[in-house]
Amino acid sequence: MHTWSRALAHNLWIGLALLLAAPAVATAASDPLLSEQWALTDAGAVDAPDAWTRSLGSGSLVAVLDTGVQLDHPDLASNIWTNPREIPGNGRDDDANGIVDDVHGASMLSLNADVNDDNGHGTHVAGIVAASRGNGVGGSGLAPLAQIMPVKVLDGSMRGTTDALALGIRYAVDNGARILNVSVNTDYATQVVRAAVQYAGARGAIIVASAGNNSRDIDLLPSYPASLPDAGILSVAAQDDEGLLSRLSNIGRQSVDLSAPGESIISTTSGSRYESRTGTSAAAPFVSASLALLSSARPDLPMRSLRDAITSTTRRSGVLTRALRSGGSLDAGAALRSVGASAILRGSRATLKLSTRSRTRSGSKAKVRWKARNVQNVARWRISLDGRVVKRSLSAKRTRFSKRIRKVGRHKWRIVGFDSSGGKVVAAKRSFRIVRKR
Ligand SMILES: [Ca+2]
Ligand SMILES: [Ca+2]
Ligand SMILES: [Ca+2]
Repeated sequence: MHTWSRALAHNLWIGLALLLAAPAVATAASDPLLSEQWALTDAGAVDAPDAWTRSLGSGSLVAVLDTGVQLDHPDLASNIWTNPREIPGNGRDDDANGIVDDVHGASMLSLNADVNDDNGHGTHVAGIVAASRGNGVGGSGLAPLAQIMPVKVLDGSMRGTTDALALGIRYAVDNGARILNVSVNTDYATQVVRAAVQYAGARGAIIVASAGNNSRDIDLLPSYPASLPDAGILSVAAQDDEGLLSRLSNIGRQSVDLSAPGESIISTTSGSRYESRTGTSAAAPFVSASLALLSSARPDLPMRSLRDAITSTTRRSGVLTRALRSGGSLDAGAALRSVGASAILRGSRATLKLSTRSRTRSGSKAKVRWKARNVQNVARWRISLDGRVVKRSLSAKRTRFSKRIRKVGRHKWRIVGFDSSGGKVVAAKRSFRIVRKR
């Protein structure tokens, strides 16, 4: 096990951090900082305006392996992952994944559920992926309905260990993440890290890795995990608002897949604030968010195909061709178009179809299934039985629920889909009968 103190001092992004004043005026249902988020608004950047007509990332999960995340940041709180198999606060490891009460992620440093971000780096990365859009607060993430799984692998001084990173990769994959943002660099590739990266790759996960901030060619002088040759690694250089590579960014025609915005990136930070940061740590999450948009639009496609959609649709330019494997910069709109993600239809076209058996024997499980169409903006579902809420669940376009019922007679399912601000998008009900056991 190597500690990273030396490597991190050089390799993590160099924070040209500028603290921004909180916005004084927030017009209703807009994001007051969006106009300053050049990566989202500039023509020729990642094409967020077109991407957002096709996907907002609902149903996608992105693990952020970093310094933790401020769980109650007003622009992030509604998009934090909840571990469905862990009962909060009972002092037990209900899902037997090794961490007690890990309801919203876990720390691989202390092996507990404390993901508090005492640095701000992880909260900044999380906001680039999935800060809420159109909520009247702060700015927006590129995948504003995606969920964030906080996995703490770095402390408040951005120090960690390769063992913690390896554990974090395994934790994220084992708990359902297939998109892992690793804005972390080290000069050491230990066997445990290599094995964890292979473990993730074998399960179809993509690790989006920052290329690092040493202004060097990492084909020659590697930076990990970005330089690992695994197909499951997607590594990202930083570019400025003119599409030119950042001076600090690492490059590599073999090791670095593409570039993404990484200069003066405004996002959420600890203390419910916002700040501007520069480096490849800010570039990688734009690519993670793009995978989330693609995965939401085309959940039927494997992550490898979505990864290929990103690298085959980059904006090519001369200087990038010589420095990067794909020869270009991230174009989320083009990637979505390339997988046939069509424009999201208006909410008025949303439909929800419930199906249930008309009769079920008393004491057996009554089942309901539902399938929603044209409802990309549903963030969560509520399932009620006879007017009582029995389950709240994360977004998925097609899902199911069952419950054992004894009481003979007529019963009724009701399913409601809500958007991230709690507005009702779609609802449907269906009744069925419980009949006596033979
Ligand atoms: Ca647990
Ligand atoms: Ca528990
Ligand atoms: Ca916002």
